[in-house]
Amino acid sequence: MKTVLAETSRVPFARQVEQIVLSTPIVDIHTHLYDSAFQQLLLWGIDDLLVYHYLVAESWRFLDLAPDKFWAMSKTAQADLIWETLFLQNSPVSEACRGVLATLHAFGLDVKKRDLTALRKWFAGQTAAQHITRCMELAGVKRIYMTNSPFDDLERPIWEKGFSRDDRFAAALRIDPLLVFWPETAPRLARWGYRVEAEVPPQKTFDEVRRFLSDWTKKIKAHYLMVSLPPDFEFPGRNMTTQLIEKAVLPHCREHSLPFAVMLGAKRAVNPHLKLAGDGVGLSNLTALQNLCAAFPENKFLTTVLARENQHELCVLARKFRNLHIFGCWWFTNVPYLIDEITRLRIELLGLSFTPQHSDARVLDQIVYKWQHSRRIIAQVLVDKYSALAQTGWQVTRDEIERDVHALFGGEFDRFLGR
Ligand code: FIX
Ligand code: ZN
Repeated sequence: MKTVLAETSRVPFARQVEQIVLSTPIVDIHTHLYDSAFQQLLLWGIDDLLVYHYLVAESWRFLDLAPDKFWAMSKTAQADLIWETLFLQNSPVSEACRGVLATLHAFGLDVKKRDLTALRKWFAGQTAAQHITRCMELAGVKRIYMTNSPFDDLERPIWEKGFSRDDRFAAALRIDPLLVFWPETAPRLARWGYRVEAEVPPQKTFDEVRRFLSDWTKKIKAHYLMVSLPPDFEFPGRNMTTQLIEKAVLPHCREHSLPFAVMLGAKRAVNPHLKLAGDGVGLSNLTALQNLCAAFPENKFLTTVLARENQHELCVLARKFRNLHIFGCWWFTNVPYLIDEITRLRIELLGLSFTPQHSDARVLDQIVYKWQHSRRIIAQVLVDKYSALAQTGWQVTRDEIERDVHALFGGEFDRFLGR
């Protein structure tokens, strides 16, 4: 595995910790990447890197262009415009811009030439299969969790037809439409043969939703179920979201021994003109999560929260409930400044019983920079923590450091899943 060593190495001990952190294989527990069998659903290459919604949002601030005009442009033209705006007319100092350059640099490409045509030419010479292996090697990622939605009209037929699985890609069953848009989703379930029509008694509806979840869990071999919920999510409650969670999702997860991943705090479509780039963040009421963990001790919850202001309370909750595993610095918190803060907070409150990061990559190449950047920060945090221990006379051995880093990079997650 090729990884780039941090320049910050000060003493041999720090170098040893860095070397272990930079070379330990990672389980990337939440991405939007796909097994290559999904063909065009797996995004990769320079144009997809440039039209990533993080960069769309940033370029939008400089552009003087009607949203419809931008969305009507081809992907290449959008990428050209973003390159011109964020990389040429301004210095690309934001985390998402730096990430594009860090990734290209890791591929051995010369970014200082600022030659988009040459970059496109290089990518045109790669195949998806080669590129998956290259990116996973450079990132040091051994397993990638996909986000798999039966409600996606492009994805569903591929599962239904069947394909031979690449065992580097594991499945997670994403169910936002079921929980958040029940009125639109119920007729689709009914069309697929599940008896959830209005005239069906409520308990039968929940049973039918469980049958649906069970069919898809088996079909995709899901390792966990997953939803993202808005900041105003409450539990318990009488609305369909809470009822479906209580009467269908949680019993299903218990029956199949699967965790339910709850991502809290995304305010969808704050600016709908921006499409995927238009979502925002809000403070969540974590009492809802507390109530879930307390009321359903037989269920396991995987949680990440989007608001910086929710991070401390989430750590404290995880100290109370061992059926709660916290993970990742999600989306707007996936910037070095906050990764450093959140990782220190978690280690200081939880020790090593959490998963510090997931990539959330939407474009394959992004795993390279997202993991390179996070590994460097995690290494620095561990150097500081082990150094603080050394001041007490406690010295960690190489084996112990390897054990700890393995725990953070997938070991604890696998233990929580019971895998
Ligand atoms: O809900 C999610 O899984 C989010 O990660 C995405 O919806 C979001 O658009 C994203 O890509 C964040 O990194
Ligand atoms: Zn995501």
